[in-house]
Order: sequence, then C-alpha cells, then structure tokens
Amino acid sequence: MERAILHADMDAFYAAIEQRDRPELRGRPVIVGGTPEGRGVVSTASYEARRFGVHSAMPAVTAVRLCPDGVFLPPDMRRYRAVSQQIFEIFRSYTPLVEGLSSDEAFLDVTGSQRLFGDAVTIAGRIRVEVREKTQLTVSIGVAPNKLLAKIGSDLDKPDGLTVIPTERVAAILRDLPASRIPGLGRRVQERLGSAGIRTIGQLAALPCRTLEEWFGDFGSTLYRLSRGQDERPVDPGRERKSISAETTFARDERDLDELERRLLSFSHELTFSLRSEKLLAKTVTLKLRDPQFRTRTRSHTLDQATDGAREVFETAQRLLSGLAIRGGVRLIGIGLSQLRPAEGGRQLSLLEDRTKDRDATAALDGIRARFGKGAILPARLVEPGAAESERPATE
Ligand code: TTP
Ligand code: MG
Repeated sequence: MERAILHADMDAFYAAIEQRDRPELRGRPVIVGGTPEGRGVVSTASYEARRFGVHSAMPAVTAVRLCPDGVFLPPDMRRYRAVSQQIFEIFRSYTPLVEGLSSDEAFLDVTGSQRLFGDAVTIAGRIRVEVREKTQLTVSIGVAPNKLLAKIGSDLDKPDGLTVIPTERVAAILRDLPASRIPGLGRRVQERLGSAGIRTIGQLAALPCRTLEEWFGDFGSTLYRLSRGQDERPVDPGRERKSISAETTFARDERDLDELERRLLSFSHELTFSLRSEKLLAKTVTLKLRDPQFRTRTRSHTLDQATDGAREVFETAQRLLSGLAIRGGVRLIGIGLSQLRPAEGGRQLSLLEDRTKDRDATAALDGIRARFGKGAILPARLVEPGAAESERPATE
C-alpha cells in the first residue's frame, strides 16, 4: 500500500513568534539573532526581511548592510521551545509516527491514520487549522508518498502553503526544480554537479546510475533514486538527537574570565535542564570559543560516565576553558553536549552528583522551570544584570 507522508515546517519560525507576540512588528522586517551593531549570526528572518536577501546563518554584519531598517532581536529560546512543544503535541495527536527534524519541522507517517481522520490531504488541512488556532502561527505542509517528496513539497508554496505531490505528478514537478532542492546534498556533490552543467533535478535524473556511482561512490545510486523521487526511508519516531548546544555572541569582545564562566554556568543549567526533560544523559562536553578574528576553537572532554548534572557539565567546561588563552578576547562562547543516550530507569546522575543535600531540590527545581520557564530559577551567581545578547542553539 502506498504510504502517506507529511512534512510540516513552520514559517519563519522564530521571527513569526516575535511578530505574533509584538503586533507592532507585523509587516516589518524582523531579524532574530545578531545585533543591530552587526555582531553574531542571523537565526532567521521574517519574510519581509528575506526580500532584502537576509537569511539564516548569514553574519549579522551582512544583514545590517542589506536591511538597515531591520528590527534585530535576540532569540528567546524559552518561548520558541514552548511553541515547539505545542505543535509537536498537535502532530502526535494525528499519528504516533512523528520524526522531529528540528524544533519547527517534522515528518509524519499518516498512512494508518486515514481511517480515523480522513485522507492525507484532509489530515494536513486539519493540522494547519489546528496549528493556526492554537498558536496563531502558520505552517507549510507537503503531502506525498515518501519523505523526500513531502520535504520538497512543504517548501514549494511557503509561507502558509499546502502542496500535494501525488505519484503520477512526481516527474513533472521535479523536472525543473534546482538539484539543490534535494535535501542532504553536500557542498562537494553540488559543486561536482554544477561543474558538469547539471542544474535541475530533471537533468540529474537523465544521467545513468553508473555515472553517478563513478562520481559519488555509494551515494551515487542513492542520488539516482532520489532524482526520480524514490525514497523508501521510514519515518523514524525514535530518531535520537545527536547533540544539544547553547552559545552566545558578546556585544563587545569579552576578556573577563568571571563573565565567561558565568555564561558557562548558565549554559550548563539550561542544557542539563533540557537533558533531564528529555530523560537523556550526555557523555561528551565541548567548549567552543571564537576570537575577534573569527577563529573558532573547540575543546572536548569525554566523561567516564554520562551525566545530566549541571555541576559536572560546568566544571568540565570550566576546566576546558582554563586550558585556552583568552587574552585576545572572546567573541563567542558556547557549550555542546554530545554522545547523548537515554537515562535508564530512574538512574538520574544529577541526583547522585548533587548528593543528598539537594537530592530532591534538583527535581523540584526542574518542576518549577518546566512550569514557569528556565529563567524562573537560577543559581545566585547568574542573577545579575546583563542577560545574554544573542543566544541561540547551534544546529544539531
Ligand atoms: P527553518 O525551518 O530552516 O527556517 P524558518 O522556520 O525560520 O523559515 P522557513 O521554514 O519559513 O523557511 O528553521 C527553523 C528555526 O530554526 C528558525 O526560525 C531559526 C532556527 N535556525 C537557526 O537558528 N539557525 C539556522 O541556521 C537555521 C537554518 C534555523
Ligand atoms: Mg521553518
């Protein structure tokens, strides 16, 4: 039986939330991430700002130049995460087969849901209405027989679009799309295709499988199938997050070790709160520093035992920091946690680590944070003026 797959992706996610919550920003070019002084990197831009050429991952200094009247806002991850939870709750009310790709994007296998809720297009329509009613935001959805086509589809009519790619129209729809629309093509592959004069998916599909294998090895045969719109990959609800991270760009280059450590402490609490909420432990702690010349250094330490404790993460990051020269100043600092694994039945290392004294306290604090947001409770050392200028989680 043919599968029914949806790919749902919120429109200009962070920027749309800002415009929702601050009506005076509606219709204006809003740029989240990066400062008006041109520090940091753009997380996303409203569609009004995109008309000026501003996009995700662009250095803020470029965004300021392209869009001098843009409204630059620091990200408020706590608010974005709350919306993310709302939309995933809606997705999961239609099927248990939800594979999250990021905070605003998921595949849904609704093949088996159609008896209950109507065909796939009807389900997509209902999800769009429900997302709008519950969040006052818009989502674009692609409906197709596989993940590849659903993902391509959700992007075809953004923002606020619903695109259906039925099997009989696959070839016609793919033919003139740029080859870069195929998700997951690395830069090397794109350059090789470009140098062979291949721009569209149609041109790619005209190549013999043999040629693609010569160029790209094993990936060649995958590409051969993708260019024909063929993709058997199942929607995998168990897909694990590979890493989580938090980082900040300073308004002015930072040389004060205390201040750097304060940021590390804040990140340690934020990140381990996420771990504990998702019942995960992390084994590797990575410190990331960028200097004023844009040179990025990372240092990692792998723990003997995976942890979800803020103190252990902080002390590890602090040790890594002490091994690095910061005299020239620090432009960006961040912590990444990787080698994530499920915290097995009740063995919460944070509780052991914090020892009996605050044994119940960590759990109680998490409860309060979950209800009132992460900023609700912070260690005394963090309750000081000068909140982060531009925090955003790095890509996973
Ligand atoms: P995207 O879905 O890629 O972008 P978007 O939702 O802002 O815009 P659209 O889908 O309509 O094209 O990413 C979702 C959010 O993730 C985005 O709002 C901000 C964040 N993000 C970053 O912080 N850095 C990045 O480089 C990217 C691509 C996204
Ligand atoms: Mg999006």
